[in-house]
Amino acid sequence: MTDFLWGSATAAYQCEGAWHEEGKGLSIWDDYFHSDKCPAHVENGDTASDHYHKFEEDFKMMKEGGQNSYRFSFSWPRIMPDGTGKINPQGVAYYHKMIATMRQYGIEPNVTLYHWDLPLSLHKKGGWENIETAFAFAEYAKFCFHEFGDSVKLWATLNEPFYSLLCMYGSGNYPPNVKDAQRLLHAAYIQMYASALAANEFRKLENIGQLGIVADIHPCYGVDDSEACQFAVQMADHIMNNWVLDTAFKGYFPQQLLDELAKQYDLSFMKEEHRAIFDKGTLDFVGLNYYNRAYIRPYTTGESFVLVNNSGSKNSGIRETGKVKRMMVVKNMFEKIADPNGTFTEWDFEIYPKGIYDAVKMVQKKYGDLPIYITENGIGLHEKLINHTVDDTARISFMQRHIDELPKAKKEGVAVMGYYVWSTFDLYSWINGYDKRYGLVYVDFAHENKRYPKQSYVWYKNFINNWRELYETKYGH
Ligand code: BGP
Repeated sequence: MTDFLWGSATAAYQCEGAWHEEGKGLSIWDDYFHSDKCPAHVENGDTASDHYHKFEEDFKMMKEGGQNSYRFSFSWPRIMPDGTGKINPQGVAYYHKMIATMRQYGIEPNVTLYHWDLPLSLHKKGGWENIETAFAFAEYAKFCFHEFGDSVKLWATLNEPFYSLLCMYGSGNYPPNVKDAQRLLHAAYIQMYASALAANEFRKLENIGQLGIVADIHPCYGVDDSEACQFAVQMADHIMNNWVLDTAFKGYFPQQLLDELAKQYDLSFMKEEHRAIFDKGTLDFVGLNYYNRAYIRPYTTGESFVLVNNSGSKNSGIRETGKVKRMMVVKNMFEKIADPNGTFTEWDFEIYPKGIYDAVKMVQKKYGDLPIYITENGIGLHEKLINHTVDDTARISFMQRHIDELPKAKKEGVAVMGYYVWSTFDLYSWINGYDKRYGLVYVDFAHENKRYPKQSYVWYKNFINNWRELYETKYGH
């Protein structure tokens, strides 16, 4: 493996398309978008970027763009149509071909086993609220480790357990569209148990590489230093970060959080007999998806809620310029607010580059010298293709300012091993549809998904070619 991985990332549902081809089963997203549960104006990922048929063209462009690693996910229902039991040989053959092609272009695969496309059959039996889903995940993971273990050396169990479950069971904007904190906690426990079970399987194998988890990381900053605010920050950190990371790297959930949660919720789903699996289920590396920070103040009043801007317009109700607005409330614990002086994207994500430095430092402080990959970092923009390219200077500035925070952390001893831009090319942005573009490469969704490199692709290529000298001059290494 090359010493530093510079790459970009995607996820199966968001880019593959071929939603019903070659034996693939249905996922919770396929079902949602093909049912009357989904509002009529919302687009779907049926074809997405058509990566399923165009992967070779995409890898060629990655190679020409200087990238040496690709983070992507396997579609669980493409490999196991019902989530357990029967294997789909065409799906397996597809991923073998894709990985072999990637390697031909000198690109190191970094595979995430679950990036939110839960098989529909499992969802019908309770999904992440049913412990059987954890066992099914371990079965699927074990199959993949055996089948692809020779060609894949970097594996992650889950993508963003916190954010995805928050959307599924908190804000209710992702299927199954539930707003219920009790159910959210239960699902969040089962997902972490699933990850630990998969890790237990992984440990039975030899020479199979490394297994990690990809977490959305939210460095938490208090509005002041008061005792009440320190408590709020601690609780926010536990919920947004430590629930996943302590469990994955220390072997169990943070006790202080469990004590607080027990005052409001029924935690009887946490079983003593699972402890040994968690204990033995710790992981080798962490993937951090960094988009923004969490600005925290003490809880004031009202029930728990979370707001997400899926509209694509500024001031869509989440934020009001110059005013403090609550974006997330966890009753009796904390409130996440929008900094009235912050800079925000069109979708109300705060732009805060220093947070990526604070995030990797925080991970090192809590978990020691763990290898860290920045597995996603990027900005969603409204964009137009002009003269076969896109002048995305806002993305270049975003990437440059975030990447620039990393060499300092590296010099201070943090084991940052790689960086992946979200995303390799334009793809489907969940319920934001196709208007929110993240790619280094423009995809013309209306015209056979033709690809056009953006200015950021060219910038990234030049940066990768020169980064050693650049940082040697700047940071002396
Ligand atoms: C992360 C997900 C990705 C991707 C990205 C951008 O949370 O892992 O799948 O979608 O965020 O988010 P969005 O598309 O909602 O803007």
